[in-house]
Order: sequence, then structure tokens, then C-alpha cells
Amino acid sequence: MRLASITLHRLRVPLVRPFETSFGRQTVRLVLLVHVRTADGGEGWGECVAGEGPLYSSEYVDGCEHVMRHYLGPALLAAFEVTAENLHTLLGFVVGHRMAKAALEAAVLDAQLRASATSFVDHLGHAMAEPGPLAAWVDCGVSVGISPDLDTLLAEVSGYVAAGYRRIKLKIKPGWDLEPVAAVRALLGSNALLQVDANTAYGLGDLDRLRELDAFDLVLIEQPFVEEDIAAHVLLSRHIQTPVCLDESIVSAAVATDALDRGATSVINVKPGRVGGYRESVLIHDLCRAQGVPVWCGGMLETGIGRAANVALAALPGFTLPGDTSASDRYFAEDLVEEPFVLGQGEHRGQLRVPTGPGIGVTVREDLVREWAVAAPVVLR
Ligand code: OSB
Ligand code: MG
Repeated sequence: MRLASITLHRLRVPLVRPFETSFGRQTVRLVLLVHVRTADGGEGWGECVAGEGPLYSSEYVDGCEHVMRHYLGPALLAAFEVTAENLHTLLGFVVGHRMAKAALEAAVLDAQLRASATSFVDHLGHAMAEPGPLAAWVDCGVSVGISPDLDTLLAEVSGYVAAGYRRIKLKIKPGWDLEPVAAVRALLGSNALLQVDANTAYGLGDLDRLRELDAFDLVLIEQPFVEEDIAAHVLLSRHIQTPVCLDESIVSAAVATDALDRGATSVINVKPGRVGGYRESVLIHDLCRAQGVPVWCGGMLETGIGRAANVALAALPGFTLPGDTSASDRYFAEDLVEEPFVLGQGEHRGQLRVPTGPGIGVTVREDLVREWAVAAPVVLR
């Protein structure tokens, strides 16, 4: 495929309720979309998961747009053949900037798969090292932000339980951990899947306090320490019963291999944006699957565009834990796609159906892309 243009759209999408983590509070999602057109008239969409500021990772929307405009975009537009398979080679000269690369990869992949009438899930299934069954529906969890008080938290969690979510994840930080976890465990009962995510808010002085979480029979504790500190996670893994799961630290298959070898993590959260794309995500899935290490699909408050691709990824057989692949209405009153994601009912309660149409399998609402735009589109040719 040869690319004719890459258009960057910047949108502000209001959230249905504020989302607070140990690194900040959001009321609006600033979304950067990538729209590629191919020389033979095809098109594809990708969503960049970077936040407005460099708070979750060093990447942020302005930085992603800059590196796409000046480095990544020109490299793709100059290439005679761009495919989801060779894109990492074409973009390999740029160090890091994985979220920007992942968004371009997603848009190229969408265009390529639409042209061959192939779905994301079938493509990812073929890309796996070892064949295996692909799920038609995936189990969904929900990530619950830090609340102003326990009553507000319990009311929010009760709503998600009533909606059918199969797993609850609580955001924690020092001063908001044992109490809310105890209260939610009491609300859910002992069988429900409950886990926590610290987004790097703790230090080695907190080892004993973190061990107290063992009383609540959690599925896992996600990323307690700073992303570079693999050694601290090794210490914690030896200190507590609760499985440690890395998110921010896992930026590639190589880091995943290292962290697993060292015993820093026994579960991995896979986010395509964080690791540089779907190709790298499948590599991480494959190496974990070969070692019997469970993986689950993380989320970054994606609109239906990024969500569609993530739900397809979560259909791979190594994704054995419910992901942060929530329904569209978890975050948005109106989604950017014509087929918003709605939780199933009956036997599919708490699940999302994996899209099977060509490419990401959803149709982008270009009316909303225009209506919610906060800047003129940037067109690269
Ligand atoms: O750490 O998993 C995280 C959202 C933004 C940035 C980081 C994280 C999150 C979430 C929400 O936990 C995931 C989602 O529901 O999309
Ligand atoms: Mg996380």
C-alpha cells in the first residue's frame, strides 16, 4: 500500500463523570485521531491513546502530533510500500514515541484490512505464533477512579455491578487504599473479581502497607512503583501473596521478557498504545501464552475507534482475565462510532461482542469528528 495522506484530528470529548487516578483528574478526553488515505482510494482510522499532559507516560498529545508531523508521517508518506507488517521497520529510526507509532499502525492496519475485507480479530489471530481459538465475546471489567468519599465510590461500583461488569478495578494511592478496598470487597462478596491499580504512586517504604492488601483476595495489584524500577517490583512480588501486574513498565516484548524472567510480574496488562502497536501486543501475548502467564487488555479511555481494535485483541486466547474494555457509556454519552459498544445480556452479560466487519469493524461518525474538533485538521501529504 502507498499512502496518499495522513490527517490528524484533535477532538475534545466530554466524559460522563470525572476520572481520577493517582496522577490526575480528567473531565474531558482530548483525543488525537489519525486518518490515512491510500493511493488507491482506501482509508483507515487509528486512535492515539496519549493524554493531554505527560502524566501517565512521557508521551502527550502535542508531542505525538509533533513527532507524527515531522518524523513519522513523512517517513510513511515517502515509502512506496507501507503495511502493518513493515511499519515498525519504517518507523524504527525514531526512538520511543510508541503511542504515536501505535496510532499510525492502527490506521494503516485498518486501511489494509478494509482493502482485503479482513477483520482485526482474524488478522491478529493469524499473526499469533501458535494457532488457538478466537473469542466471539470478551469478558469486561471496569476501572473505577478515586472517589471523593466511600459512599460515592460504593454507589459507582454498585452501578457497574448492576450493569454486569465481570471484574472491578479500583484506582488506589497512599491514603486511598485499604479502606476503599475493604469497603468494596464487603459490597461485592468474596467471589467477585477485584483488583487495584496504583499507577506508580507507592515507594519501597510502603511494602508492609501493600502486604495488608493480601487480606482482600485481589486478582492482582497493578504497577505500584515507578515504571523504571523493575527491582522494586521483584521485592514486592516476594513480599506479598497478591500477584503483581505491570502496566507502565511494559513498553515492549523485550521488557516483558526481562520483567517475567526476574520475577517482577506474574500477570501483564497489554496496552497497544504503550507498547508501540498491535504487532508488538501480539508478540507480548505470544511470549506470555508460551509461559502460561495471564494477560489482559488495558484501556486508555478510548473512544469506539480504539476500543474496537482493543476488543479484537482481547479475543486472543492468552487474554484470560477480563480487560478494561468497558462499554462506550462507561466514559461517553455519545461515542465516535455508529456502533457504540454495549454490554451483552443473558449468557453474554458483562461481555462485549468482538467486531467482525472489515478492519476495526466500526464506522467512524465523521459528523462528530467535525463537531468536537478543537483545531483545524492537520493534513500531511
Ligand atoms: O493505568 O490502566 C491505567 C486510564 C488512563 C491511563 C491509565 C490507566 C487508565 C485506566 C482506565 O485505568 C482504563 C479504561 O477504562 O480505559
Ligand atoms: Mg494501569
